[in-house]
Amino acid sequence: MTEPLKIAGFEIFKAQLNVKEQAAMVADLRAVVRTAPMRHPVTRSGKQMSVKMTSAGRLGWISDRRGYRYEAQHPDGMDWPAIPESLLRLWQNITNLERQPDCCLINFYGEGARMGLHQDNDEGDFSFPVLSVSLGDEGLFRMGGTERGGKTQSVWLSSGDVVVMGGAARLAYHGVDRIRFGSSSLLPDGGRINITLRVVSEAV
Ligand SMILES: O=C(O)CCC(=O)C(=O)O
Ligand SMILES: [Mn+2]
Repeated sequence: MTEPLKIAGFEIFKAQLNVKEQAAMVADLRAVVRTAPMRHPVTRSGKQMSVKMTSAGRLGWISDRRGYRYEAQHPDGMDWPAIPESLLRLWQNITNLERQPDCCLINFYGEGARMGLHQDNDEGDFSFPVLSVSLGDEGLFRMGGTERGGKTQSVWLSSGDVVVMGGAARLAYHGVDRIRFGSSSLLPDGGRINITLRVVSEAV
């Protein structure tokens, strides 16, 4: 179950952030959440997602009865806060891209939360990678190919791990089957944070 994944364009940087960097990032995220509170989104069918979410950046990803999309405002009406510098630095260091991400989606997995297999395909430009950071409890990340129902492989992601999905993996199906609640002491009340940095539109 934990053999290394061999999917072109999919890269895992284990322990990319040390504990101090992880704690500083959590503090940055807490500031984002104070301005743009986390919500449990519902899907088009009205089902509540188990993950709580908010965003930073020019655009935020939302889901409601009208479907999935990026929006320039939080559902409560305010602009999304700026993407924290710590995340922009990480994006720069790992991707080496001049283009900055438009969206920093922040997911919180409490006990029992998961995320079904999906593609990140609401963006207008798939030529840029999605960069994903894991903080807090371990999560079992499942990765497949670009066809629904194909073969998948799973890997446990730990606090401080960074994943890049680019190239052939940019539109690969992926999800989180479960977390090991309480496996990390980074968050005093437990849980897992996942942050994804995304370029959403072709035009800057
Ligand atoms: O939590 C994760 O590791 C993945 C999150 C994800 O796939 C997403 O937010 O689209
Ligand atoms: Mn995703």
